Amino acid sequence: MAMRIDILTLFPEMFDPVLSTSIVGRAAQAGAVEIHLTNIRDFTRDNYRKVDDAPFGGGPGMVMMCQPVFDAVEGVQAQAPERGTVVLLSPQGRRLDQPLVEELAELERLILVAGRYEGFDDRIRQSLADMEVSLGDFVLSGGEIPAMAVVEAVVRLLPGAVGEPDSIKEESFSMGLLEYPQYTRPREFRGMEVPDVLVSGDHGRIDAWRIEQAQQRTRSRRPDLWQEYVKNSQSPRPEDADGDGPGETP
Ligand code: 4HQ
Repeated sequence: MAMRIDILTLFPEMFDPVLSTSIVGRAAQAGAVEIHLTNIRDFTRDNYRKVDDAPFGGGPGMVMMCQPVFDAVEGVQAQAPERGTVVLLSPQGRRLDQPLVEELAELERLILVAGRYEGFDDRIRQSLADMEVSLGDFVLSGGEIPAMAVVEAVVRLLPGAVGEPDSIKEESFSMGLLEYPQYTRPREFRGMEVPDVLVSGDHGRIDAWRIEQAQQRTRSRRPDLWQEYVKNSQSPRPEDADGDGPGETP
């Protein structure tokens, strides 16, 4: 069965390019995912179609009102038999990473709620959302771009979405390391050469070089990921005499 993703937003047209292009578009065509866009404004009940109001207690900016958001979520919940997990995009949420993407990709149904303005009335997060997800520690003007990031990251993991499942398994983020350096033709560009090992044809040496490079990069650029990787590589091999984890310290 195809995964169903509902996106609730005040700007559904922002999603058109993402949904019609590339892997997401192909996955939808192939029937691996079904994506539904809903405009929250369609659930307003006043003549002005108002979705925001001033904050109680005063202060700058506007707040997303409960009524249109609750009605929109309940409306789309009723469009399909199985209940969707309601995810609010918000800087206060769990930071999006590949383990979270993998969890979301297991769901049969996902409802992404992208807000605008200064944020949601807190009752939306308290009693409507199952989860809050953040793209990172920066401030955007809406949850649409984070919602697109979730869609792209989740959809490419769905069975039938990507032509080459090996490329997903191989990915270093799935192994907890940054990617090794990649090159394509030509062998020399503006005096910069492709490392000899990659054109040696010796696949044992190539694999060893790639692992070494990925480890070195991760250790120097992302000590946080490196700590995790070291912790997770359970049986330290004899070469790890210095106790700093897999491979030689560069
Ligand atoms: N937002 N990760 C929604 C974000 C954000 C983020 C700002 C989300 C404003 C209303 N969302 N509001 N970072 O910056 O998810």
